[in-house]
Amino acid sequence: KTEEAFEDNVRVSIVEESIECLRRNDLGGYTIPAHNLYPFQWNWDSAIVAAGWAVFDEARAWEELDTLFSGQWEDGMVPSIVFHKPSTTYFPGPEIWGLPGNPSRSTGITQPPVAAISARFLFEHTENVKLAEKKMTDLFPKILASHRWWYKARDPENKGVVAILHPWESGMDNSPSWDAAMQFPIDNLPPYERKDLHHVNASMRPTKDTYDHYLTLLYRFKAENFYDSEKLYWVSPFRMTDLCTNSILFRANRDLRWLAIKLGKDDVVKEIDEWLDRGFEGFRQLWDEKSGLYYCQDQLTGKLADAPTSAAFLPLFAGVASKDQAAKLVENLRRWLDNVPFGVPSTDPKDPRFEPLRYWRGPVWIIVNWMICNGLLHYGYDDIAQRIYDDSVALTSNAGLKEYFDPKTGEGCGGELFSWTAAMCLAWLD
Ligand code: 2M8
Repeated sequence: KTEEAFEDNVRVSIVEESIECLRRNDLGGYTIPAHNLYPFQWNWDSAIVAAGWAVFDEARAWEELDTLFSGQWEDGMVPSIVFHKPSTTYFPGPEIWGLPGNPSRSTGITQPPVAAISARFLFEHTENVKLAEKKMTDLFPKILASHRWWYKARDPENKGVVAILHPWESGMDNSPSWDAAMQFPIDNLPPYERKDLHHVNASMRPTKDTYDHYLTLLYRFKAENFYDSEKLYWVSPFRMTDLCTNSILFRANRDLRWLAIKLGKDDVVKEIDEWLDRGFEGFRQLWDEKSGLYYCQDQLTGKLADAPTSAAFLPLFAGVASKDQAAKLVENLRRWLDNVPFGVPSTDPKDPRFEPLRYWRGPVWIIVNWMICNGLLHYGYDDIAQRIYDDSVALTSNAGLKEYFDPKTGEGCGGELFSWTAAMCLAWLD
């Protein structure tokens, strides 16, 4: 009994802290991921954070999505970052994406399309159906346009799966999945100063060489008529089929279909069904029967990236894996979890590329845990889903609302009072 009461208290305080965190990171209609480190509106962060707001302020949750889509490009792309207000604490900021003296309103690349998933979550959990219907009527065509953009700009060859052209687009910036593909020569770059290293220890962040490659891509894309979507696919020296983006897009298509039916927009269901059918075929290429895992694929060489990362489990979240594939994935996942006290590490802890503190190469990310858990429950693996849920509660209760966590010690790392971690505490872990 005492133990239960104690647990309840811990949860109450984390709920209060999470609400406080979102309020603190609210810059007026949008939520920044964390002060100083990430001072603008990030695409997939905001879509996830909207689910957190929904728990205590529904109108504010919808506003988060509205503000994100205020940055949508004419061609349908939702940029990875929208620069609503200036800030000098982040690099590369508006003047790098644009020009000195003529800053850009956003980046010229995108991020995983979580918006439809979030909109469905808001719609399903609404206590104000009128507001939800009104908001969705306005948002639906915008989200649809963004999915159409993905297929037009990032799958012009009809593979059924879309390409990312920059590691930043995957959200898993320095994942070992990109190591081989990031070997292209770097260009002569203007001198630059990394600001992330003022906020976070260098041992936890991508290396200088990785940043040189990130910036080479940025400047090359800018040189294509300021990020012309029709051109980038054909000229980028980095073009990958990313598991995270494609799993989220597949799931987002299913949720968009659900919303379309709810809103009586039957005319678009056929189009979404085609995306799902083609996506189902496209995913086949990413499966490796021998290891029982999915891998990202380099579209320029056709090779699968051999890195075993947590993104391998996201096809469960998409619902695109067969029962047999799910069983093999779960076998792998159990082994990973046997090797670390806190899951899910972003790389297989037995792989030589595993680095428990370095960003997307080892640490646990609560948003990824949520997606994996959601998928596991769908496939009926309740026990392992419970383990991941319990780990997520333990990590956030003990270490607080950090950006990510060390799977070996449970220590919180990266940014403090991090919005998507707070949102997950409200919308999932509570
Ligand atoms: C990280 O990415 C940004 C670039 O977009 C960075 O490191 O500068 C990633 O973890 C990404 O997934 C996340 O959306 C962003 C803000 O939290 O930070």
